[in-house]
Amino acid sequence: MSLRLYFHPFASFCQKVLVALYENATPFDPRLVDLGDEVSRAEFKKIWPIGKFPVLHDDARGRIIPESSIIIEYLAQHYPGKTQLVPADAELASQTRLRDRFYDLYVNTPMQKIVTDRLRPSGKNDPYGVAEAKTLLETAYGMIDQERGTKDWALGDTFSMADCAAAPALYYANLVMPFSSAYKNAAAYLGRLIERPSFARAVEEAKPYRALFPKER
Ligand SMILES: N[C@@H](CCC(=O)N[C@@H](CS)C(=O)NCC(=O)O)C(=O)O
Repeated sequence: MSLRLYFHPFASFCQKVLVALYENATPFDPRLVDLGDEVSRAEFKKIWPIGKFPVLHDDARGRIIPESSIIIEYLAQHYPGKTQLVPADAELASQTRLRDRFYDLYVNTPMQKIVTDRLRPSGKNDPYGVAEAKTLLETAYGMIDQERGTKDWALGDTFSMADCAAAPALYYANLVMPFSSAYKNAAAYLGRLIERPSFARAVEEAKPYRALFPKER
């Protein structure tokens, strides 16, 4: 098997790549990284010193690929399948990347800011940064709700990399700042994502790690 994925099943950016792999039943060797364990973290940092996952290793091409979007682009190019993760049409591909960026930067990242603030040592919290993250999320929710009124998936009719990005981002964002009652279209979209077998599988596999999710203090 040529692909090896360094990841954690509970991590949102890792789930984004898992969805892409599961969509096309792409075989890979799963390597679970425990960043809370010194040895596991040190081993992983030898591969990618930045220390953030997911990271894909492709033995066939001798390539190490970090960054969830770059990994999915790589899979689309070298390991294509029935789900076209990035459309061939240049304009549609650009729309896909825009939405992928949107979900990463304006949903996943502020969601992580809120979650990781809960893990900070007492007295080291960043309430101003968390408030900024919540404002950003609220803006993003409104935009998603408006757009999702007319489309099933991020691009329209077809599932793409943008939906891989949206699924874990919206799933976890809904846990930290629920949007179901105020943003019906966004909630319906999240419902469709949860029912998609690729994401349903990622959610199921993350279940044993739910206790890791920090509660609000
Ligand atoms: N831009 C990166 C973000 C990756 C990222 O933030 N991963 C999180 C897990 S979801 C992580 O590694 N967190 C551990 C840390 O920051 O120490 C990507 O798209 O892959």
